[in-house]
Amino acid sequence: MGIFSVFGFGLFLAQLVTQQALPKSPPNIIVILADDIGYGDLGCYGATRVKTPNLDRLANTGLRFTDGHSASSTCTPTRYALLTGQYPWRKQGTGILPGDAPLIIEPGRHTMPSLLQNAGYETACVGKWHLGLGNGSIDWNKTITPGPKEIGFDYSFIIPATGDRTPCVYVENGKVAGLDPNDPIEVSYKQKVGNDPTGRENPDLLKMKLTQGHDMTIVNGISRIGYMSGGKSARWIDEDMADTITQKAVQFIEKKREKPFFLYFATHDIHVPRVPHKRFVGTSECGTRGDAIHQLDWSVGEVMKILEAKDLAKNTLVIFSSDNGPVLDDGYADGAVKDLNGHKPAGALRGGKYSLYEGGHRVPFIANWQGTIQPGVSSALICQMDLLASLNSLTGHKLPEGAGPDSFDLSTALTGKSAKGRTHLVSHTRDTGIRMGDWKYIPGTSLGGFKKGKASKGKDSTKDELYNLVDDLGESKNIAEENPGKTRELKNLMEKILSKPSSKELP
Ligand code: NG6
Ligand code: CA
Repeated sequence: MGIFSVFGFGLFLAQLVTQQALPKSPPNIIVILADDIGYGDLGCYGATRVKTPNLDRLANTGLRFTDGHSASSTCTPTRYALLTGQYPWRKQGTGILPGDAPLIIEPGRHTMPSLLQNAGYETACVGKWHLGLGNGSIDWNKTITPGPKEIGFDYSFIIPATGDRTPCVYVENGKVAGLDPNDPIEVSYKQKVGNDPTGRENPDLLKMKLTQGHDMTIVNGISRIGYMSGGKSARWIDEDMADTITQKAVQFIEKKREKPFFLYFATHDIHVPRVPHKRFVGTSECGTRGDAIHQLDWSVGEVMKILEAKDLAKNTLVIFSSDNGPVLDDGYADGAVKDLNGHKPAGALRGGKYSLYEGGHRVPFIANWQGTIQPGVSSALICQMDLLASLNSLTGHKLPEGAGPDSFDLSTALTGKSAKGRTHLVSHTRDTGIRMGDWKYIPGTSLGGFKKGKASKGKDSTKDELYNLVDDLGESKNIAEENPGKTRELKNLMEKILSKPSSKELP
């Protein structure tokens, strides 16, 4: 065989391999991102005090990752990274946003939805947004732009920020849904607007007491972060929120279309305020927080049901994960701490939401694609930030230059064809640590999490920390001093990644 025929045969083999990794026709894609669900919060990850039959079925008939991560330990930075494929700490202003913040993803840049649009998909975003809207001063009574549409979503029905932040209204395709023009909305994070009572002035009117912050405008008996007035007919009812957004997600899935679809379904559950619908109240063995998990499981079940009913399950890749780890008391007195009843929201992990320890960002991560992904468990290290490159690759398209600078194509790990994931991942809260192989490093200078009054106490020492996660998943024994070489290696790698515009060239 001459050199050219050897080369030609090699090329043929390579093509065969790539073709095998690709589906015959690009699948529909649904990314379900839950809020504040911890590593131990689902039955399929070991929980017994809550029942999550739908999520367990998604995991049992799909691939359950044991080392899946959000890019950060809070919401906005995680979502920024998910949609852009870029580490959030590379950009200023990607911390937890107020409800009147401007859009932090520049229109025109490559995003997960814009890449899928280019690949021929119809795209939608339903649920929690929390990435800012507009250019700085929003008139909530007019079309709000830029927003989801300008970064690649054909359809959107969003909670602008969080359930505990004003404005407490849904925005559908840039317009406040159900707004009466004679009752205009005003929103402020600086001073009180209008005459609505506030949690600070009228605590007697609250149906749920506060433990921290959240003492501004009262909407639906619950006071929020931020003030608002007007828009009475458009205000949401927290108890109906899961029903409302799940219905929008289902409607998008069942719409007749020629194209494949991409749905980013970001649930509000189980973020505060936790006020599940009455049909879930009292159903779990760990109080309101557990009931909210049951509601989340119901929402996921509705999505699975419509896929099955429309015979779409075999051609739809469903990914489920959470934007950060668990928190109990996050500002409202909903009994989450006292009702825990032995439930372990972060499983065996240390820390939770706001924390640099594993509990902050190692979260449930499930990929399900009936008939294509073999059921099983994967220990590949994977981050939600990798979905941009991985999903793009599943559509058979090449990633354009500069797209997703920190997003690795892990499509073979995601579909269970390979056990190999990332070799490194920078962990993030307000500052950073790093994971490399079995090792985890947190610099002595790091706070290790949010400190002031937050659920995560952060670090208790100012020394460098090193853990071997295979021996010590709970990060209980700092072995930095015994392993100065390894500590230095991780520190150097982290500094290198922090100093470069992309982490992709690094081994
Ligand atoms: C915090 C809020 C918390 C929650 C969080 C954002 C207080 C005291 N705490 O500042 O309740 O809203 O921000 O959560 O105000 S996240 O999941 O959207 O990141
Ligand atoms: Ca969150």
